[in-house]
Amino acid sequence: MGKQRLYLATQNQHKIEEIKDLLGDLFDIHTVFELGVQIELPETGSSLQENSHQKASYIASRFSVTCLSDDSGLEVHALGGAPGVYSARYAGEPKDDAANVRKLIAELDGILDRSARFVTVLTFHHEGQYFSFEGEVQGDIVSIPRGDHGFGYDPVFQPAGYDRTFAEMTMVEKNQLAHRGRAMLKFKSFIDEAAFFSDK
Ligand code: ITT
Repeated sequence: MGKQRLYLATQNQHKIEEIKDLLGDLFDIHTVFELGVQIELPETGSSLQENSHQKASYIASRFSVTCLSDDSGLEVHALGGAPGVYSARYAGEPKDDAANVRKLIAELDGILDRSARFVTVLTFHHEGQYFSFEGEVQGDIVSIPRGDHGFGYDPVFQPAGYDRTFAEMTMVEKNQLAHRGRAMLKFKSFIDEAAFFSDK
């Protein structure tokens, strides 16, 4: 039996690369660009869960494909959980990673509590059924960005127990301990334990 085809309901190239590294052995991975989706996937909900579901159901309802979405956010304790669900547009429109990082550093200027967590909510759709999986990693926001790998807030996020930011790690290293990788472990156990595709 060949690998199950899986469409990634994300338009973020960096996520696509990470997810291919995490799931490429198990699935035949495709992107929504191949389905001709050109407009931005909707994410108008008030939680990561809602947005994640919205992106998966947008693709599922139009194309009836097996798909997986990813909605992620950075929650900073001293900022009451911000930017959270607004992580992508923290510094306004259009989405701009560098501007978001600058705003975050400015907001935390002089604040001693630098603790934060990254969260990913995955939504998997297959034949009308939806399942969600969450992963998180705790860490601190550093005051000067470091490293050239990764994307988004990676240059300022240092996972607990490490002295390097995610942007100073290789993608494989980041995937082993980060929010997305942890959510993927849950997703993979679900697929294995439920023997999800074995009767297909
Ligand atoms: P899609 O909706 O197409 O998946 P997006 O980039 O809009 O792409 P999100 O809404 O999940 O995805 O993004 C939330 C923000 O958090 C965005 O600014 C990302 O750059 C950032 N982000 C998400 N995952 C990240 C990670 O692993 N490391 C650093 N920043 C991340």
